[in-house]
Amino acid sequence: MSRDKSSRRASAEQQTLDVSEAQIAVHWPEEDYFLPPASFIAQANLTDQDVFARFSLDKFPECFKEFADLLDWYKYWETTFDASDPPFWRWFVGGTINACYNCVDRHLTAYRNKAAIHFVPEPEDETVQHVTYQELYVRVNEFAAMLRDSCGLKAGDRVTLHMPMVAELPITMLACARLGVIHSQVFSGFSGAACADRILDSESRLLITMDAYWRGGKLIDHKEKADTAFAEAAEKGHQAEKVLIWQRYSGKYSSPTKLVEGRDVIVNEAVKAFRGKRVEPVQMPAEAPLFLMYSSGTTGRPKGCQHSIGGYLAYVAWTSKYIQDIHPEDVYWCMADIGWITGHSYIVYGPLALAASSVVYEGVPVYPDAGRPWRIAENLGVNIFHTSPTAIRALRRSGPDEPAKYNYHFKHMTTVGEPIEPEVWKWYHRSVGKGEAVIVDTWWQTETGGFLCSTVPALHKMKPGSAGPGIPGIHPVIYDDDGNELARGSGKAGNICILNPWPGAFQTIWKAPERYVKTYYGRYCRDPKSKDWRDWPYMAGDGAVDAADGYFRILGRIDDVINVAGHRLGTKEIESAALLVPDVVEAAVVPVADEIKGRVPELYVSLKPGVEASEDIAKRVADSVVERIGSIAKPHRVLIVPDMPKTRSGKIMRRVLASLSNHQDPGDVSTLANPEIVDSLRALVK
Ligand code: 6R9
Repeated sequence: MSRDKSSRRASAEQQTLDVSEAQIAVHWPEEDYFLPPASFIAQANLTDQDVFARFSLDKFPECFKEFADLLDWYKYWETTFDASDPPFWRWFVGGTINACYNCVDRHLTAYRNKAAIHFVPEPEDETVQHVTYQELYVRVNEFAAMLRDSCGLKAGDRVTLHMPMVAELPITMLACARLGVIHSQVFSGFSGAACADRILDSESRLLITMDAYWRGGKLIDHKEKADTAFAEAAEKGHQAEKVLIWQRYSGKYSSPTKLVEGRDVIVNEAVKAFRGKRVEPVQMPAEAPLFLMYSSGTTGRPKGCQHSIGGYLAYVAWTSKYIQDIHPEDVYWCMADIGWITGHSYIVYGPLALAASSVVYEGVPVYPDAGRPWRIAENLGVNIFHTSPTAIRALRRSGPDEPAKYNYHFKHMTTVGEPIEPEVWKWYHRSVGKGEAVIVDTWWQTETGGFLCSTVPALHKMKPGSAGPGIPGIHPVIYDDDGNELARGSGKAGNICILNPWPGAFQTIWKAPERYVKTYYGRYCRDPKSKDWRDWPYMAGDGAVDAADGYFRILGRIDDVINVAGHRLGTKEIESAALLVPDVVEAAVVPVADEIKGRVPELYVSLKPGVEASEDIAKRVADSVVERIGSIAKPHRVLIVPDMPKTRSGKIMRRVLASLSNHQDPGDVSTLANPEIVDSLRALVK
């Protein structure tokens, strides 16, 4: 079906978009937009046009009560928002709550026998585990009892988790939350050394890990990293008390790395002593920390972003319900790793707070083949799907026709993590979503807890390549480098900031409050003495354009904007143009120093399997960039490469490419998923 036809039909079928069109005050160039399917709108959680008025800036902060009212509180809060110590905002002050209770116990009456977690092992001959809410309740309680009674953990203690994607990971997080213990989950792909830094910084009492896990056909020894992590942290000044090890196969230790007597504890054995035990959830102040999530900044040291219990949980519950459109009967699959913020907010806490069934899968999207995600979707009846542009590009590259072979139906899909090229968005919409699903492009960060910009799925049109307006309650603004606010809808690039605080925002950087203030509020704070939140816009560190329709298009991190002869070019704009050339599957642009123009873009592209690199393709790529953006953006060179250097989470490491292009040392590349690529790229760049 052509896009034009489908848009026309959908607009005839429903009129509910009128008010939101007014809200974003535009004249829509019809061909740039897609409409949510009428079938989606008919069942959506949020179809009420008044939502924008309810969350206008003059309703701040009381509008956020609606978020917290999705939760069960032991004691209702007295003060919705406390700004007495800017920018250390406090939400729902005086309230007491437990995150585990809200994600587990309160669902038992209505949903006891419903799956909370579907765990899909990588080996396809292994049985999928369906963990019901009742089972989750039992397992979380038993493990919480062990943490409390055998390890002596109490509210406020920190614990580092270095766990792969298994059902035991949410079980561990929830057991910590039940006790008020602060968890800090480190992405399993990170090295033992990276884990050590996080144990040290958080002064964790325990390290909780797993013996092994499957990835790309290999059973990886994971316990080995725990030994490095423990030893390095101890060497640098913090010795954890114990290492708790879950078994990938209960009853069998699947690692060649020896256990350390007196330090290592096999959880599957030790927890047996707590069979049938129940632990009362600890009634925590809303403002107590729920977890730390370390994120990399511009400097080397990772930042421990500290998230609260009440504000965070309220924020992810509301956004899961209204932006992800999760109903309790939905089977929801977010393909991210729980080791990233997306997994915390939108695999564990948001969906479980709403009593959904959330899929946890082991492995990588394209192994053993690019049909795996669609088999999982078909087998489990997944109807909400959530992933990143990188995964979408990989699936499009290795199996563009795979989705059509499987009988699944998504009502809703999300893209998150990087800007998505319109070409890739359209494949996602047409091939993965089969034209039946609404798509939200959600822009946010580790620091922000949950979504900042996105369309409201039943109320806004979708625009490929743009995240959308601020979600209800979020008021973004664009500043230039001198701190001047750009006019709304100016179409000019600048630094995107959020005018108002919101409950999901992180509270501080663990043990580095000055760095928190400086990094996020230093640049645009109007008066450091002011107690008025209006003087403290939050700086996200991303470049963005506010288009005439009020949709924000994220250009990437501020340092990803290439300034060519005084013109700001978004790396993503150039890359999107390159991707229009049919044989190109991935593109990454980096700035190269140039005597005349300051910087010029150099473009790396990889091609579809089987396509030979040629001068002709390189020329077509350069022509496409010039055609889509103008000669100002013309790449200095187009380099056709066998693969891109990537992080373990799949993001292209443009920093490495930029160093190579500028004949600088790329530094430590050992944490890349494919460090071996760097040498062959260096040879190509010469
Ligand atoms: C959630 C997450 C945050 C950075 C952020 C921005 C980029 C995230 C995006 C997006 C364009 C989107 N980003 N979502 N860019 N469109 N929909 O990814 O958190 O890992 O902290 O990364 O990712 O640059 O500043 P995190």
